[in-house]
Amino acid sequence: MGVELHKDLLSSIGVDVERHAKMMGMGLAGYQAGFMSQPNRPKAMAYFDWFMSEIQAERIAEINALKAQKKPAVGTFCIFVPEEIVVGAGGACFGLCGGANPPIADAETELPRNICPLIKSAYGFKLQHTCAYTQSADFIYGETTCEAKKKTWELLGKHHPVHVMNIPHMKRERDLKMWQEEIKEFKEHIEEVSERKLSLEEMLEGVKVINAKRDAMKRLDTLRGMHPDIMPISGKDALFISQMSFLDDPKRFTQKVNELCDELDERIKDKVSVFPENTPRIMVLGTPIAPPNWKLHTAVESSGACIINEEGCIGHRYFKDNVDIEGVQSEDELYERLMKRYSKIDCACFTPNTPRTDKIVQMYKDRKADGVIYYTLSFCHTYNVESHLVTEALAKEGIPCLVIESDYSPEDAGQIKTRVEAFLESITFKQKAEAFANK
Ligand code: BJ8
Repeated sequence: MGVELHKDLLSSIGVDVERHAKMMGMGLAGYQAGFMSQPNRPKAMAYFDWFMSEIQAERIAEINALKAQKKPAVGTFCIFVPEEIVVGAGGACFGLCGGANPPIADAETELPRNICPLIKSAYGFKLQHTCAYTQSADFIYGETTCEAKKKTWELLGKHHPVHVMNIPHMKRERDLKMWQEEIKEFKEHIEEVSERKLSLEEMLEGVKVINAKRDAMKRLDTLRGMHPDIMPISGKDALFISQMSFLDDPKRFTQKVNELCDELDERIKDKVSVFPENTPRIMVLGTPIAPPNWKLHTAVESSGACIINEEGCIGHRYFKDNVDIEGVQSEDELYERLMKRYSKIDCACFTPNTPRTDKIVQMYKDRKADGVIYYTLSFCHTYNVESHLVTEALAKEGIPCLVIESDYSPEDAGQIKTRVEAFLESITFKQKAEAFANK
């Protein structure tokens, strides 16, 4: 296995090799059991299976090879990071481990118990030295989105270099002006790490690479969720690809997603679906679902429904908008275009955030979905509070919705499955009643 092969490298970047190997073993076993056993998977999933086996090995070697050439390596927990600048500098921008339960107990020695599991998990990985991505990062990108995160950077900074970007909570003109300045400062920080100046052309190249990646993901999103009778790929596999979009080399990832999409195109033409006709189609909304958090998708797809998209940051919110670089002549113009693109992100940290609610209702109609699951991580106040406004809007439209709040512990898996089954039953009943009424 890859981890074994790269043991020396992992040890040299400070990974606790023994503990890391144990965690990777558990992760791979979970992936094999939950993903590779699915029937009728697209052949192109073979690449993503391979990537999973090398996720904390070969990919880490690639990132560290870049670092050896003074290319920046930036770790993040948020999609506000202007990754185009990092990629333009020839470096790697990647998501850090933060979706597993085991490190949380360690994190709670320094962090309060009642904050979201994503933050505690990521913090615990740093304390344990069991995430090779965290260990590879020149710095961790932090942002001032939620209360828990913005205070955590101060503590995390004692263990690893952190660069914090001030993300406003409103989108007034003065807020956006400040945001643009923050992007410029981020670029200057990348220059400090790389020990060289970064040109406009390089940054524009970075934008092109990431725009192409987002286009490929949009293509997959359309193929996966816009054909009411054919689901050519499972929601679980599609979620996994979204999760890997934060780790893989962007150019290779784009190529592999497009190859998969070519196969899905063929499947749709040949009417090859991984779910039977009339399988309830569920949209998932809410907080990011970081790997290996596959609890919700497993519960839904083992209960006779399929998930047709994720509205969250590991999903649609990440790839829905591109950076428009048409006619950009100067660095300041580019920062403005980046700011315009990033300020379209409808994270619940903003007030007001009404475009998100409108978008969700429209997505539901476009995808001909049958129901919605609003998923929030425990103690994520912004998404939890916002769920009230979203469910109110869904109720007005008569859209069935289930709200689930959960953490990373396996304990509530059974309870979630029971609630999902009851929800699906109510959807099926509604469909039957409608069909009867239309006779
Ligand atoms: S853009 S959603 S990735 S901040 S850490 S807010 S779950 S309490 S991750 Fe996020 Fe950026 Fe927004 Fe997206 Fe809640 Fe936890 Fe905070 Fe979280």
